[in-house]
Amino acid sequence: MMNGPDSQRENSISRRGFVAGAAAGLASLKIAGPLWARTNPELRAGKFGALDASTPGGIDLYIEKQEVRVDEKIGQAITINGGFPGPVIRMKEGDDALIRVHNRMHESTSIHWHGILLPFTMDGVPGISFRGIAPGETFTYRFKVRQNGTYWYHSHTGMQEQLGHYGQLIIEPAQPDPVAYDVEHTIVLSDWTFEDPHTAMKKLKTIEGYYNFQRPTLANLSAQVEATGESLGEVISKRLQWNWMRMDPTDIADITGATFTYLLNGRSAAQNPTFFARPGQKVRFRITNASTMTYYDFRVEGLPLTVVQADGQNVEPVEVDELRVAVAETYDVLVTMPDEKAYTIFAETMDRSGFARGTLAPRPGMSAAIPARRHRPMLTMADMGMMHGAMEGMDEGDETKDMESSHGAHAMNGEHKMDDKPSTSVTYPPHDERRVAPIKERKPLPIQNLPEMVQHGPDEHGAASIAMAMHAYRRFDEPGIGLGKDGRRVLTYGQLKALQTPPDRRPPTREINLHLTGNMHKYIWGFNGKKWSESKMIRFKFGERLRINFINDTMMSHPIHLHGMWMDLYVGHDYAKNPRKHTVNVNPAELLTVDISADAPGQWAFHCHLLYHMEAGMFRTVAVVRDLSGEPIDAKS
Ligand SMILES: [Cu+2]
Repeated sequence: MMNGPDSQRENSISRRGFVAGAAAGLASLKIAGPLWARTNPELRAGKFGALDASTPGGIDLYIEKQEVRVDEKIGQAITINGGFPGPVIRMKEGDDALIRVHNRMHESTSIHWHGILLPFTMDGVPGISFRGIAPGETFTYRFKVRQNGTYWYHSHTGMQEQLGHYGQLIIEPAQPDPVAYDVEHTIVLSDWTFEDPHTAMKKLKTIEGYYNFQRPTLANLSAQVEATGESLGEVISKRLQWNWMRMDPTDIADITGATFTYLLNGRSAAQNPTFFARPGQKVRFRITNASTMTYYDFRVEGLPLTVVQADGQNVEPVEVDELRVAVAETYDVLVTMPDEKAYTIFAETMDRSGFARGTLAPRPGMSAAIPARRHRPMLTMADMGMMHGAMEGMDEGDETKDMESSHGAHAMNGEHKMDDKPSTSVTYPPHDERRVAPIKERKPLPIQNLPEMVQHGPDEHGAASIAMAMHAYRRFDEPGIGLGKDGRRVLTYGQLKALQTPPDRRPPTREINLHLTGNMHKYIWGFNGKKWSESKMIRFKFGERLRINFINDTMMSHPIHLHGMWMDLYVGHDYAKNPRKHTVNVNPAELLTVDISADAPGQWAFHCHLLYHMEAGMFRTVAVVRDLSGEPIDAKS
């Protein structure tokens, strides 16, 4: 049933969507089940076995709703070719990809090729790139493969991603691979809930912090004293501060282990998928965080990791013990198997409410101890954009002093405070714009904000925002909330250096300030105080090089993803070495800058990759147009 010819006619939009030139030639796609499925005879006989071969003439993906077993319970999942995650799809740089997606559900669906440069009609975002794939229909994706590395794909329809609609995409380089390795293993980290995701969304909208069962209570006061080493007085005073601000320092994740089962290649920690390597072999792990809401801290307990690729792009190798993988990011790491022992692959969630796990071993049936769980982290006032002077590692008197103008400065001032703040107690540090000073390499840029780009003034936040950070900081050298204090070397964005300078490193000529804003009481998220339904398109001029300053006004981390184009992430070092990324994590109160070459005409999605944030409005359409003053282009024309 799964592999028979599909009798459905291709819908008309797919025919119109063909790109001249890309239609010629057959794709050289190989398709295979996840590696653990191929190496596990039990699974090989089951869902994935039939897909191991290369398929001439392109590949077929069948989207279905099925019952699946997750951690010994049965749930309703969206499967791709019978399983979830979907099959690992392989492509070769320079070839043409040809993928027929057959919708065998009673609802519309889509596949978005995350991080892939392609014509926008092939990008797979309903309402922006195409109409979606109706029940019973087939959509044919064709595009020239113009890059290489580790990527992934997922549904961009409704909340289907939460139900298992995702998989990995690996593109072999046209040139010799600069990364040498003996064994390759693919790792898809994700989160699963037996709840209907729409129910979960409703709960978040109704009861703030619904899934946050870790918030401080009177009973755990002494535990907090113990964990922090602070006096009881200090702990109480901090709690009162948070209370006055009606915020919660454990609000690290909206959805937690209270409902999520954390998965590695679709399997729970108890199921413990095993990856094989012999002593002396160099293993390449291709890691994708395909979660809807979960940041993972990844390590192979006891073994150093050499990071060689981020978001599909080769980087100068850097050795660490642990790395945080934000939602939708991919990283490739090398590990050398030292001996005949088993090692635990441990992916702890950022909020410490759970973990995904696997084993690296020379033989089947081996396992190692599960490492002790770490304390859940607590947000600090610095994460709220306050008390920045007290931040560790913040170097006063650095080069940011020579600020040129106040643009980009976070203008939250005395009039822009939180509700219910007692009039006497919380004192705000004086306004300090140095933290948002322009970067030193460039001359002042003309600021030509788009009409919808509001100044960040006291009255200009919409419903999708409540007052938050007073200051934004550059935080790319920080290990991240809850990391870096146990002696482990943790990857920072500041360590990511492009292996080869990407082709376009022109200085930007235009700059956009984009505040990441939210109202967690109402569970509305947006940019510049507006959710998607209230927003206009952001326009990039075709061919221009532009800069976006993300200013995170919220106390949550947001993984921001731009479709169709790279973002060159400013991380402070040599401009030519700044890494290209498709998804950038913006920490609480962080100012993070990316430069973009607007080289892809059409309409593109631009959004937070936390699924529930995106659904709640943290989404924009970017139109890459020839003339900034023109009419929006029509996605369906
Ligand atoms: Cu978000």
